[in-house]
Amino acid sequence: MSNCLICANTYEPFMSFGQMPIANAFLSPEQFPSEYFFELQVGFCPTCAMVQLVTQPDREMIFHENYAFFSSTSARMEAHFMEFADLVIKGYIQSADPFVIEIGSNDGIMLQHFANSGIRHLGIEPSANVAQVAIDKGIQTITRFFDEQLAREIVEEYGQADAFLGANVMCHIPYLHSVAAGVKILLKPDGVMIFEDPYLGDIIEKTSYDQIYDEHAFYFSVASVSYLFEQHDLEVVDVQPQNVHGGSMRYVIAHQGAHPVSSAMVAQHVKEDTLGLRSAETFDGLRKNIEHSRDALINLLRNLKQNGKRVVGYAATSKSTTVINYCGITPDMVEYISDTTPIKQGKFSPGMHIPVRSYETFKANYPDYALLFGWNHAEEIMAKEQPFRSAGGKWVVYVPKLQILE
Ligand code: DWN
Ligand code: SAH
Repeated sequence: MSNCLICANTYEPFMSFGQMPIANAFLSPEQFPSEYFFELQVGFCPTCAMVQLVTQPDREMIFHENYAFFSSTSARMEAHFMEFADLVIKGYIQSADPFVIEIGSNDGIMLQHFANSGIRHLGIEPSANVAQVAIDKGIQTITRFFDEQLAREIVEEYGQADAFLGANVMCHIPYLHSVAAGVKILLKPDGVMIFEDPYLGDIIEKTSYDQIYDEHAFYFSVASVSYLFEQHDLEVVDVQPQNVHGGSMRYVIAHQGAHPVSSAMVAQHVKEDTLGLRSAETFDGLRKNIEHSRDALINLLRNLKQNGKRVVGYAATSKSTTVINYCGITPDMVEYISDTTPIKQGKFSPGMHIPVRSYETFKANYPDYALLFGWNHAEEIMAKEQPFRSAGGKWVVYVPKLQILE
């Protein structure tokens, strides 16, 4: 039994992935002996519907000055965040001198559009190396973790915000009550918080279990997010599904009663009941689908190895750490992982220690198969890797189900 981080009631974990390393802790051989592992377990709270990790390593072990994920590594995501910023500028900030805050602003992929438009802005990004990239672009950034205390300091120094934004960050924060309390203090009376995260409905539908790793403390639904904010006299007034990161949901939050609630919001609540996002059987089903997905992938990789095929991983994503360690994918099955991020290259993947090499290595000598760890960017990647396919290369994709694309 564990206690829910949102409603404090007890719940039973529905799945353990076993011992896992930190997803983004790419390492060098001298660090192998001291590598950190924890049990990756996930549970569903029947009271408030929140899906969550049973334990999460300390935040300082995950987000620090050597954080390995830089947001601007996908052209599709750059376009997505330009559209997100545009929507906020045109639709949500009408005051004379608006003030916009973003948490988890990373390398400034979204905030740069506010900075370039001369809009008062503030990024809050605890990982110093990625924050520095944003600062170098002229984006005002504080290298701190956001919480209620920081919210008070910001109000004192800068005043309240018209918009408080976050993408793929809220689900990373276990102390969400402190965040929501901070939002309550920070938002102007008619201000909005707009954030997006991978959507639980998509994770279940696609068996995209690799979204489950140390950084993701929560797997949100409209039901669980609504429950959280109601405790702070805030409400979800709109939801907008997003076709990024395998299926995300954008939530618009406002002070209770300040904005009308959209029909999309009401409809999504009904849809979630139909999808069974509040029912324990759904999570039993998810666990079985995850086990099936693991067996299918590892059998295929063993088979390819027996047949002497060269298999290379494509994109050393955070998600790949769960897949590699849970399925037991070893360096004799996957020769190396190709990745465009300099800080990952020359290092080894967490846990199984598969080498990470540059993208140039991949292009210089195509393997027989590329295992698509960045399946969420399939459209972008497949488009640019047409020459790999023309040369006879095949893709192995495991979400939503195992497929070989010739
Ligand atoms: O929630 C999170 C999301 C937003 O980003 C974070 N917790 C961490 C991170 O997750 P991820 O690592 O699974 O993100 P991506 O965007 O699926 O993968 C990024 C990695 O893929 C980078 O290392 C770059 C690499 N990549 C590549 O090598 N070639 C990406 C693309 C598009 C490519 O063409
Ligand atoms: N928004 C970006 C980055 C997502 S990765 C994108 O969508 O691509 C998650 C980011 O949240 C990391 O850069 C991490 O350092 C940051 N983060 C983690 N906890 C945080 C907190 N409490 N407050 C603000 N940022 C946080």
